[in-house]
Amino acid sequence: MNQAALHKLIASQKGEQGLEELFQLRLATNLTLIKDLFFSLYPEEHFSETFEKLLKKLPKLFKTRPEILKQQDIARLEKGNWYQSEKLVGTQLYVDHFSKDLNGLVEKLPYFEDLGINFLHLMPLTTRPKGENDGGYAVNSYDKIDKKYGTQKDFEKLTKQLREKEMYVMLDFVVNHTSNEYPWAKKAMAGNKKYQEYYYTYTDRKIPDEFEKNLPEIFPQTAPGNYTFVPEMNKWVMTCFNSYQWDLNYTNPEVFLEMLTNLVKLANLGVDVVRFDALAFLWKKMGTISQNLPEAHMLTSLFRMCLQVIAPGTILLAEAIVAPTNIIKYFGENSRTGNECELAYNASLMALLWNAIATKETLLLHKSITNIPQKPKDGTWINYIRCHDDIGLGLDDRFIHEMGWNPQEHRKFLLNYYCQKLAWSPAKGMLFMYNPKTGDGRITGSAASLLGLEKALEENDTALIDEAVAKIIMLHGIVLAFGGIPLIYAGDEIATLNDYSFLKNKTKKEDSRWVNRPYHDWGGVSNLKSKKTPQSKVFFTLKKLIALRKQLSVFADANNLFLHQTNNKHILVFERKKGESNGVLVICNFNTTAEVIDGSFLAKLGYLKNQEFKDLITAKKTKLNSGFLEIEPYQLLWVRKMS
Ligand code: OTU
Repeated sequence: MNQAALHKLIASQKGEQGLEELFQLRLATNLTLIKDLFFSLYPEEHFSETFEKLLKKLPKLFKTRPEILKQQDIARLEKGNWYQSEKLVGTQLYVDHFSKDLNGLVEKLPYFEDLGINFLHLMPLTTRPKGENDGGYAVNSYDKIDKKYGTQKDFEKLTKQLREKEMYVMLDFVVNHTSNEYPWAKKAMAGNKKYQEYYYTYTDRKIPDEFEKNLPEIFPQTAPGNYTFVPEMNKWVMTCFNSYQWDLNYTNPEVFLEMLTNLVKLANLGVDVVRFDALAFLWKKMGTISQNLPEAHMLTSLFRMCLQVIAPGTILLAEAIVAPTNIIKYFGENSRTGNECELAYNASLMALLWNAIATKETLLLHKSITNIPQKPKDGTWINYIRCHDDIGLGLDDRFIHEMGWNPQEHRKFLLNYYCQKLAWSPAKGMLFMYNPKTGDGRITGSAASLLGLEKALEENDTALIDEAVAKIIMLHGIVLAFGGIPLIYAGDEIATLNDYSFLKNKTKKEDSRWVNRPYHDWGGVSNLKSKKTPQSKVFFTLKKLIALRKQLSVFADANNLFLHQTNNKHILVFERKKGESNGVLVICNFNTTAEVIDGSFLAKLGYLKNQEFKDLITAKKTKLNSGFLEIEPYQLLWVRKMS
């Protein structure tokens, strides 16, 4: 967008007409790119009519956007990259597990205001099949709120409240698949050819078998293979995830057009960030693993370029839990293919932190993060340690090799460490989707249980309890400072342990991700102030860290993260810096024993004055000890530059 023209227009903007003019300006700006992308995906000789249809659709969709959101769009364009602010701190929750329903959530907003959280990722809320539905990731609709959460009106009430409180909301757009009960799937099952072509359907196994030669399995234990036979239509359908999640066929441009409408409907509900679920899978090509294909990127960009014209205040989050070098590409690689997502999950940092905890060493983290190319300046990360999913070991084999470890053996060690195969390990996690064919597996469990709190409490071991609490705080202290939006998974702020109740539920027991999807412990919350417990220690420390983060403008993401290497392999040091005098040094110890680093290291970076440094968390100045800085096991320091 041409900034000068934009500001002129905004200045002269008079109600409807000004908004319309701005829409036209955005369309003119993005049109060439939209056209290029469209015809790269769908050859012009066959699809020029469909493109005309898209062009007619854009203004129609713009008309459906509520006035108040149109105004908000303009305000955001003026403001710049609001999502890079140090003032944002997020959480993620299942509404039913957290507050029963949407009205309950409205009542709980003060809990978040107190803690300092102002960005909510709500797990899927729209209608879904009654039995298994992958936690709502099998959608029967993209915009109809499931009645177990409340009504459309309730959701509007919530978003209105959030806007008034300057809080943000993120919802999922399950862009890769629908449920087998989605209207298109039902029509396909009834024999409707048009809708059979909305999915990848086949009369025999010829093409599926060819594809299967290269396709990995996402849920090998519960949903082996990538195709499901559907007797109703006597055909096979592609189902990369569960058998009831049908992959959408984006080689058919009609699917793109309809999904664009669905995306805009979601944005028009007042959603600030749209989480593009499983977007790495959007395009399939025989002979490949059908993830991260160039077409998946073009498609993402095409969605984004259209959304930017219609609803420029709504931004996208890439949920690409893939190799580190592949994740970064979802920000968009160059101006020819356009931008893709403003946000991406920092799954690499997440996996590397879990690796550092298990190995007690930070070298792999350092090596990997410093080798990932710089993200574009307009993009930012969602930094997190836990979410509703499993922990995938998305580590780069090259660097594991360089550490002198065997990648396969190392992954096995991590699974053993976290999944209760090593008696000495404090972690209590569960193995998820172990595939004996490949030896691959993933890890489930809550942060607190994976970090040793559950076991320590069982053994009633005070030292181990303290250690677990320190680990929980340290990891959160890292993601709060790393650059991007920190996301604290609901429950982790009160050190919630594993929830084993899913084992008694028929539709959940095969999927151990439910062990880390707890019901919120409101009883525990009501005791936070009166009792000294691991819960209260974690809660009040995180609250303090959140408040500190918001006061420090160096924590806004301006690609101002610098990792430093010390001569101690257990220590992680990174710096957030703005100019010469404004900086914070984050220092952590991943070892079970105290560690030291040379004071000259702090001096060189400008964090020492008269042999003293200042930690923001304790608000204390500390003297070096015979020229050394000593860091307790799992201690977290936020050291402030002293001028
Ligand atoms: C996403 O997950 C969601 O986060 C999961 O909850 C859903 O089950 C899945 O999509 C299907 O909608 O696609 O790019 O354990 O990490 O499935 C990664 C595997 C995904 C998840 C993976 C992930």
